Amino acid sequence: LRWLTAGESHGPALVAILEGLPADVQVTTADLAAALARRRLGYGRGARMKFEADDVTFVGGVRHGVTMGGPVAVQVGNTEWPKWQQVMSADPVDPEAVEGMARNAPLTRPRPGHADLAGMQKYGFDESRPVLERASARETAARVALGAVAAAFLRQAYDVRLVSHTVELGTVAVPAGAPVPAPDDVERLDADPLRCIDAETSQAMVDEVDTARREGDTLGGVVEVVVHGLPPGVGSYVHGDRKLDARLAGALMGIQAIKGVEVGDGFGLARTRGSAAQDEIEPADGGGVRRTSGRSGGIEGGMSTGGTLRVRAAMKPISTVPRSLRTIDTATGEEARAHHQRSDVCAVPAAGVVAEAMTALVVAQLALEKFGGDSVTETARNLRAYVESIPRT
Ligand code: EPS
Repeated sequence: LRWLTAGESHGPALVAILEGLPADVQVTTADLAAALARRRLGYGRGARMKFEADDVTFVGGVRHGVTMGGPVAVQVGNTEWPKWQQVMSADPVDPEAVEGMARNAPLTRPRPGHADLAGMQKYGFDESRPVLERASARETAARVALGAVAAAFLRQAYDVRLVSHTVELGTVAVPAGAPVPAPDDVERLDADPLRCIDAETSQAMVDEVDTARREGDTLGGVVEVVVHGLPPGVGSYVHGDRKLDARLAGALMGIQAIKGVEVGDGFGLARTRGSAAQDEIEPADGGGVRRTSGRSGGIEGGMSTGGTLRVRAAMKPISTVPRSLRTIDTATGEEARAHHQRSDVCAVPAAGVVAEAMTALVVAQLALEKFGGDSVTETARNLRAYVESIPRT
């Protein structure tokens, strides 16, 4: 399974392709629209989330609500496009048509923390518009659309379900020992302003966002993705680049503004003794085996253990800070203040939905490597045969 996205933040549309998905996955435009709507949720988003709609269409791979085995192609239209069609036109424009247009002014004061400056240096641009258009987290809409297809596949083929939630926002964290969300918690999490499982913590997070907004600042946080129902043996210990945790870390770090990833208790495990850092193994009621805890996050030796998978991603605060930061004007070399147009105070709840999508894609990719098959029925049968063949499961 492989995927690609293309498109700019203020271009006509984002497009995405998912190749290698079996036939007979049931998925509709409404499923994609629902996934995209979840990404727009969350307290602290900026103005653009309110007035822009995600206009999603399948352009290949799906017929009458089922995949056909060919590449699944999705287009997410930007309803903002009419305002940008000259500035972001693919074809050359008459310079007079964009003359004096504020939107077309060269962006020569790169914003610290964004891709702006290094992107200009790398690609040889004299302003940051071409960089920020592609680097923008708008692109995550395309990934969420593909993630919805991958999640439908995982559910239908293997009864694997994903949940994501916000565990930290700024200095506020869900208390230690709070329950790990179950698949049934998705609706409740989506209804919460911060997608937080604990009502009291959520209220403290709302206050944290309000304070940051008042003070002209932005916030980051930590999201967790939980995968239920994954059998043991997805991923492999035999080589670093085949490890499930390595692939997940790469995919999550590839999300805009993510600065850290941890699996299970991750960094916390480094502070404990070996005897308290493992998940002990015992016979399960009714046969098979179970782990007595979930510290490893359901991954040992780069493979799923059959337990609940947990992976976290840390998002830094949004780099476009309303009280703009120090930079230089690349046109003059002089000190300047960075560009600031508008920005979100916090996009952590949306990052949870994006992390869930990337996790769905990676898990689907490695599950297909393990179980194979060209239809949902075939890969489901392969999984069943494998599970039945494992001694003591
Ligand atoms: C983004 C900046 C904002 C966000 C955008 C991502 O856009 P603008 O600069 O046009 O206000 O709204 O996110 C989306 C449009 C989206 O759909 O998520 C950025 O710099 O990454």
